[in-house]
Amino acid sequence: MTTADTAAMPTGRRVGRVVANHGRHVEVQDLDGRRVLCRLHGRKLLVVCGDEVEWAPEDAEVGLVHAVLPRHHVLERLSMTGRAETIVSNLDRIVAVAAAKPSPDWQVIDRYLAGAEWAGLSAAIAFNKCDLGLSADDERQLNDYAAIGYPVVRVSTRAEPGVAALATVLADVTSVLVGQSGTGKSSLLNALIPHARAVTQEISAASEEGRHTTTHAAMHELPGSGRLIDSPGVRDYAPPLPVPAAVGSGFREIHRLAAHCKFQDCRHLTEPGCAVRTAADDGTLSSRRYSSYRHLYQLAKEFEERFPARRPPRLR
Ligand SMILES: Nc1nc2c(ncn2[C@@H]2O[C@H](COP(=O)(O)OP(=O)(O)OP(=O)(O)O)[C@@H](O)[C@H]2O)c(=O)[nH]1
Ligand SMILES: [Mg+2]
Ligand SMILES: [Zn+2]
Repeated sequence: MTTADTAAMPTGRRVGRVVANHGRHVEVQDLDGRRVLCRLHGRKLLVVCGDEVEWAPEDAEVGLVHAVLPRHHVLERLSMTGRAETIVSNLDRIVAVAAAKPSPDWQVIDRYLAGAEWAGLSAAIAFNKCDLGLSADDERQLNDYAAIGYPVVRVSTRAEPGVAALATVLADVTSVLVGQSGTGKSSLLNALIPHARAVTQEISAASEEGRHTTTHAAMHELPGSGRLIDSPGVRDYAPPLPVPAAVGSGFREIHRLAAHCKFQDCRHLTEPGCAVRTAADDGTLSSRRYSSYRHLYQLAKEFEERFPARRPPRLR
C-alpha cells in the first residue's frame, strides 16, 4: 500500500491484513500489529485469510471491513460447480504436508503442485512424522520430487530431525501449509511458533485418518521474518483447471520432456513419438507422476465438457 493509495481512502479507514476468517467475522491485524475482530460490510464482500483490507473501527472492540484491496498470488480450489474458490491470498509459497501417517495421497500432492505452477506460486514438500520411519515407497516418491526440483524437507515435531529444515524453507516469505487432515500441519505451526497454540488432535485409530481439526485458515508471524498460514486438512483437492492442452505445464518435468515430442500439440496419451510416454516407460519419468498427469488431463476434459461456458484460469 503506497502513501498515495492511503490518501485516496475515506477518512477513518485503515489498512489491515486478514489473519483469520470465521465466516461473517474476520480477525484483522492493524499495521501496528494489533488484532481486531471485524464484521464484513455487505453480504457480497468475500474475504479470505491473507487479504489486505480497508477497515474502520466501529467501537473500542469491533471493526467493519469495507473493501478488499487487489490480491496478488492466490491459492484457489475447484468447486463442484466448476468455479475457482479462493482459499488464501497474497501468498508466495505453498508447502504440501504429507506424513508417515495417515498414508500419503501423492495424487493430492501433485494437484497442489500443479495448482502452484499455474498460479505462479513456489512450492515445497514437507514430510512430517519422520520419527515413525519412512517406507521405501515414501522415500522413492520424495526423491522423485527432489529430482524434479521441489525442495523436500523431512521433519518431525516429536523427535529428530526436528523442524529446522522447514524453518529454512519458510524464511522471509508468506507460506501456507496444505494437505490431508492429520498430517500435522497445526503441530508444525506450533513447533515453529509456540505461542500460536493451534489446536491439534490425534488421528482416528479406526480409520487412521485425520479428524479435520482445523476449521479455518489462520496466519501467524514467524520468528525472524516471514508469515505462515495453517489451513484445514482436505480429503481431496483439485486446483482450477486450464484447458486440457495446458495441463502438462503443471508438471514441470513433463513440460520439459514435451519439447521432445514428435507433435507440438501432443497430449502425451497415445500419440506416436511421445517423449513423455517413452520416459514413463523407461523409468526416467515417475510412472506415478505420469498417472497424476493423466488423471488431471481427464478431469480438465470432463470439466470442459460439463462447463463449456467456464473461462479457464489465466496461467502465470
Ligand atoms: N508421531 C508423530 N506424531 C505427530 C507429529 N506431528 C504431529 N503429530 C500428531 O499427529 C496428529 C495430528 O496432528 P495435527 O497437527 O492436528 O494435524 P493437522 O494436519 O493440523 O490436521 P487437520 O487440522 O485436521 O488438517 C496429532 O496427534 C499430533 O500430535 C510427529 O512429528 N510425529
Ligand atoms: Mg490442523
Ligand atoms: Zn507427448
